[in-house]
Amino acid sequence: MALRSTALCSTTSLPFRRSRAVVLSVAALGTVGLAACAPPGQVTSTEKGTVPPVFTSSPPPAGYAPEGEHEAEAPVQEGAKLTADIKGNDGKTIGTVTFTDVDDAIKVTIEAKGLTPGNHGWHVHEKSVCDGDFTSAGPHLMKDNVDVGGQFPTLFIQKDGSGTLTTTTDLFTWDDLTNDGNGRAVVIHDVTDTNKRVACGVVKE
Ligand SMILES: [Cu+2]
Repeated sequence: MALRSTALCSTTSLPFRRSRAVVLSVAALGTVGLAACAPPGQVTSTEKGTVPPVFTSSPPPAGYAPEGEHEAEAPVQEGAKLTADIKGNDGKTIGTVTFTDVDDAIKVTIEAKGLTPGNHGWHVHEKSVCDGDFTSAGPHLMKDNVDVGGQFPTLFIQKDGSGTLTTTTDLFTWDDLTNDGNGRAVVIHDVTDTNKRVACGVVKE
């Protein structure tokens, strides 16, 4: 970690941080104004990640949007998404579960209605099969002998039988979830009898 005279350098490079085009022109000027701070063609900064990337290929890689050229604050690349119906013991849909692949984690959103009020445990179970009493979904998703599918906050169902929850986990990966196309299941358990499985949804592409 080199901490060489960066304070001086940042003053010099500050006005040039915003635009890729300007940075390129600074690089073309070579050592002018930057000789004391960096080798020719390089721009230093005291702040991590503030130097715009300079691409040698043309056009820039897909997904790259220079500052000022995109309108919204939305992420440049949207993650993959999986949505599944959650069905009750009678086979009727009572909600949906959505998994989104975000940076180094998986965002999970559950929306449900028609469930018993209270706190329901819910988990990602191993098999993408929701038959009968839903024991078909098998045990929790395990990874290296760790119960990674069972570690979520409970789904609170209000008096009207509805509830929503959004949470994020990095205990398992997107590949663990898609399971080579075989998928997994989300199982919601009963409020009082936690062994009882009251709803199940197949998570599959
Ligand atoms: Cu479970």
